[in-house]
Amino acid sequence: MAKTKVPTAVIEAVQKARHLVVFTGAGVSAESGVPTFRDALTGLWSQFDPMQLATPQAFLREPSLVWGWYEWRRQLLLQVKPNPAHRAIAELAQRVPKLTLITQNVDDLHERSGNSEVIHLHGSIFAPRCFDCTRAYQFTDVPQMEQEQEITPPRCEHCQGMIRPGVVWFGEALPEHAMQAAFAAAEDCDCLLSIGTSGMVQPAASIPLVAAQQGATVVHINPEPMHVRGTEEFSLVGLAGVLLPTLLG
Ligand code: BJW
Ligand code: ZN
Repeated sequence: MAKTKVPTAVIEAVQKARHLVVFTGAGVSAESGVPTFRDALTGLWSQFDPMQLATPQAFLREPSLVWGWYEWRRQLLLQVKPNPAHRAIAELAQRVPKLTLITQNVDDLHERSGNSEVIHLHGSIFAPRCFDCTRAYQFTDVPQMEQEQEITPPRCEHCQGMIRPGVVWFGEALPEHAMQAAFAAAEDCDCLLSIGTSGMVQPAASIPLVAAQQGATVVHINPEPMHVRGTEEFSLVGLAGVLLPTLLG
């Protein structure tokens, strides 16, 4: 891949930002070895479209198939580490007066690289709860899956309901507090970095638009060129783990 020259205007907008918003998607964790959402699924789940597994209807219809998929992903996340992109974001938080980190990811790689306050728009794979009474469930084990397999979800000790992953599925509302904080930050920021997201899933995909509309500089970082409007929006084409460290100067 050709080396991207980062425009001076982008470096200045980031380094002089009063309030920088960093908005991340699956691509920020790709270099840690976490498959992106729209990458083809492997093994047992390869015949499915992730859009069809990530719904409450799929869970109710085939709970063991869906729970097994999430347990497989939890096992993988317990094995991987933050990459240079996560570390550059943690470093940026030390350098600008104010940084709001908004992620669509259900992993904890931002926290593990030192960002303590992370807005998780789509929940967390590590915070399962009861499908029926919503009480939190504590994992008691680390999944030890030799191979991709279906796993029966545990039951709630209070109401015997099925335990479900603590993520936001299609058709479900995003956590109210996270939504409000994310959109308030987009309204207030003077620069927003949109990193490793296809921008296909609403309402999260509107966050960079809100920032752009109120006059912030918006910078997309993605190996795929992203559509930009106006002179204050930029598409940096490349890997997050390569491009982000160059913004630190
Ligand atoms: C790299 C890289 C590297 C690779 N460096 N980059 C308006 C219009 C149309 C539809 C809707 C609408 N509003 C709502 C909808 C419906 C729906 C929706 O958006 N559908 C669209 C698909 C059309 N939205 C919803 O249902 C949402 N809920 C909702 O709106 O509720 C309303 C409501 C209100 C009140 C009551 C009830 C309901 C919920 C959306 C939840 C999304 N959940 C998921 C699953 C989470 C759990 C899990 O992980 O399994 O979230 S879907 C999935 O997509 C996941 C992700 O967070 C999300 C975004 O994906 P992301 O991060 O962009 O990943 P990818 O894979 O798409 O892209 C990766 C990118 O990285 C690519 O661009 C690569 O090029 C790049 N990349 N390597 C940098 N090294
Ligand atoms: Zn319950």
